Amino acid sequence: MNDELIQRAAAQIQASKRPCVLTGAGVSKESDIPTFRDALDGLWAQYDPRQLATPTAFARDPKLVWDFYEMRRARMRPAKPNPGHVALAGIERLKGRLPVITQNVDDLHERGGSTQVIHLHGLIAHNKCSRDCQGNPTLIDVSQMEWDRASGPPPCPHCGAPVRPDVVWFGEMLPREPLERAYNTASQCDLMLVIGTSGIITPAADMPLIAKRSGATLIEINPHASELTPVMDMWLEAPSGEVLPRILAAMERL
Ligand code: BV8
Repeated sequence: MNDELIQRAAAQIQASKRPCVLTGAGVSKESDIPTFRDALDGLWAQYDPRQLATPTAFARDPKLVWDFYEMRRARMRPAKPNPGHVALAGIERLKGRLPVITQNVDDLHERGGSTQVIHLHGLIAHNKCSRDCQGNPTLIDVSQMEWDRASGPPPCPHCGAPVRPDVVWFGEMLPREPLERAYNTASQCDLMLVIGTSGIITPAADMPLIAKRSGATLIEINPHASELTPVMDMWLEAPSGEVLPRILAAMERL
């Protein structure tokens, strides 16, 4: 990644008054959390995550979907924020404010030091009643529960319905409050960093378009072209864990 592009991006961010970020699975790739485009391996290689991350799949086979999430949670547990997450927090400290709209269900942005994280698709560490029997969402802490784990998800202690991960599945509405915050952030920003997303999933992929319509500068960081690359003002074609620390260092020198 040539230094001229890094310098240009740093200057644009430095000059911005209301910068924000949209991230996808790619920003956590260097924390060893596989992206959705990475083929699932081992037992799960035969599955397409998009077929498992649906209410239909859960209704048909709660144990299969629960085990899919248990496998992903086990994989995520040792994950640490990578230099990309940490550099975003550094840019937030320099700018005073840097809201991060994320599609990711891990908590690596928070653990990397970002203080304003908007989770469009929920958090994989949280569970809820699949009927939301006490209101939306009816969060359930399974860590205190005893059940036959080989049988799949535990029953909701209130109504007996199977417990499910508190994430947004395909075909499900996004949680209203984070979605509203994301729309407001995207429409009021003057610069959006778009990092590690293929730009396929809506309404997350609409955020850069909303920002652009409001006159924002769009800067993409992704080693591969995405569905959004054509609307970008700049495309830094490299991994975020390499680029973001260099942008932060360049900003600190400005
Ligand atoms: C909704 C949580 C209204 C779960 C996720 C037809 C029928 C029904 C629905 C639809 C339809 N057509 C369109 C839709 C809407 C649908 C959708 O977008 N479908 C797609 C398949 C076309 N969206 C929805 O259903 C959403 N809800 O619209 O509600 C509605 C209601 C009813 C009916 C219709 C509409 C809900 C979508 C949320 C799904 N849940 N996650 C879980 O995680 O298990 S989405 C999930 O996949 C992730 O959260 C993530 O958002 C997405 C994958 O996207 P990315 O993050 O971009 O990751 P990806 O792997 O694709 O790409 C990684 C990128 O990183 C790559 O570009 C790669 O190059 C890059 N990269 C790799 N390494 C690095 C890197 N970048 C930087 N550095 C690196 N080192």
